[in-house]
Amino acid sequence: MSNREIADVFYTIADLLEVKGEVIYKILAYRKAADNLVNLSQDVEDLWKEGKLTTIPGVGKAIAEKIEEYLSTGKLEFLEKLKAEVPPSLVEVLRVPDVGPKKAALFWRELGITNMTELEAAARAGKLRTLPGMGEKSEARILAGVEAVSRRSTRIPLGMAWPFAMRILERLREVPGVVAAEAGGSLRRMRATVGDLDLLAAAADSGPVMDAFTSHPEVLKVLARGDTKASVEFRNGMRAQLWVHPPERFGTALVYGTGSKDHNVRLRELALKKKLSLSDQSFLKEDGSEILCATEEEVYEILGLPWIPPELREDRGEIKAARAGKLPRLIEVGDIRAALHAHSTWSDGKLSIKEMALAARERGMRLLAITDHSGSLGVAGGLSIEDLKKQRQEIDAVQKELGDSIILLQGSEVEIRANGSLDFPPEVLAELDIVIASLHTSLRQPRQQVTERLLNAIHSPHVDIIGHPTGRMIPNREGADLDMDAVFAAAVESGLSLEINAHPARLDLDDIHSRRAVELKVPLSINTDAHSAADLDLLHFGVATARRGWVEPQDVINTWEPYRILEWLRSRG
Ligand code: DGT
Ligand code: CA
Ligand code: ZN
Repeated sequence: MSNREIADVFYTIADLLEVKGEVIYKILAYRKAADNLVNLSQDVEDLWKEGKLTTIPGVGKAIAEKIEEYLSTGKLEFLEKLKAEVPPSLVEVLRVPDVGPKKAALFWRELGITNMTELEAAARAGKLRTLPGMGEKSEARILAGVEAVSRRSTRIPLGMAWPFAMRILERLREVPGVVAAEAGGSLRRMRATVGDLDLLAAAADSGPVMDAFTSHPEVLKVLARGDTKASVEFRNGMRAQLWVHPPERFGTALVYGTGSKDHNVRLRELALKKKLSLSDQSFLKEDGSEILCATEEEVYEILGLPWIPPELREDRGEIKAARAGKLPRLIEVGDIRAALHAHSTWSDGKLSIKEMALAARERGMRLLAITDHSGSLGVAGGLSIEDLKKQRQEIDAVQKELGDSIILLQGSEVEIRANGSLDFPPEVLAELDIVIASLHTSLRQPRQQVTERLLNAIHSPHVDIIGHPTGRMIPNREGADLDMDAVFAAAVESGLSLEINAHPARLDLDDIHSRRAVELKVPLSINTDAHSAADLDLLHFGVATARRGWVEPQDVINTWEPYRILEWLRSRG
């Protein structure tokens, strides 16, 4: 059984509980466990066989037992009972941006709506506006939401696609005669989700690498196979295609296969101005002769451009910038020297403070902020004010032990409550070295309310970073319906930092918002939100998102020397 299938069971449980009106922390616990299952690199089934289910972040005894029951019997009693109480099809309705659990329950009880089709029909018939708390405007928004949701296709989260594709590529590289094997498409451009996996190999003889690809043990079926191109479907449901080109043509092939389509169109226009026709094979001259390019650099050079990093190839002004010599000097993983958002066993993390510090230090971090959850987020074992004092002692002790090899800060990921207030009073926040404020609950509040909530937190003098600002979850949850212009304006005014959460289930801020933040000079912060040592290795997803947003090292506070971060924090009070 795939991790995705198992995760879906828990997403369904969370959704049904939500419609039922269950307390929020339970819902979040299931959803979080599901997110972690989706993003896990090992097979859940293997971990189960090894008796290691509880090593999965977010999976405690109760959830481990449910996974075990599901894997061994193919069913889950708890879920069956829930389905008897709440129509499972009602869960569909929750995917509509403006429909939260309360509204879904209202529509169900008052109008008997149990799925999207019925919701759409009711909205079109003007029945929703007659319900309490509803009006013509909210009805129209819901109708627009229904349309948006039905248009969306199923895309694969980068966090699942990337490690899987890397494993496939490693195998292809081992095939004799293969000179190079690289990702292409949206995968190489590091979009948050990808439609499929595009892979490219360079080999004089395509046969062996094609064989290795189509006979890979994880291939479920071969969809097509030719001399230079094959596509397959893997057991995990992902589809991939492999293009094989001779090494001397690999440059044009890789540019073509990386896209985006719009970027390629621009490149071909530039080529035509030079009386060249650019294809995946070569540049074709008017006299019928070819210019071959083994590398991408040669392709761009012929077009009079410097090499453009794949993350920028979205036709968002990168070619103009390249021509003017004004490409950004994009941030890299190695630029990041501080982890400013991390959890320990004090809340829902897997590692002690010392273990976390060692893991961060091993990865080249010179500063680590322990930012466990605050009290009200029940799921995450949030800290009380009393706990904070004890935790400070432990942090001090670990700091002493490790010397100045890594600077430790005590922080908190403070919950922004549904009413906009923060979970700790100002005098407690003032004592902390760093404060992250995050939304985790009531994300479906109306635009104005949820925006006000965030603005409140931004204007608090003690908050330094807004964690995962929109609260989106890939691929299941839209972010809150925030007025981002207002959020950016408030951030500029307060001088705080907005996070690019590097966890592949979040990537929040996204690329577009990150770029806007840079334009407005809002300091960014790239954090893994680590709950384990392995989570620290997710940093590259956040960095890739930043790169897609044209972010340079100086735009990100995590690149600063520790003393500068400390100064910045002190200056914020
Ligand atoms: P995806 O899979 O929906 O996340 O998006 P992409 O960008 O990976 O697009 P896909 O898989 O349809 O095609 C892979 C690459 O192939 C794409 O990035 C550029 C290239 N390509 C596909 N169709 C065209 C086309 O019509 N013209 C050009 N120039 N390139 C194309
Ligand atoms: Ca693709
Ligand atoms: Zn966190």
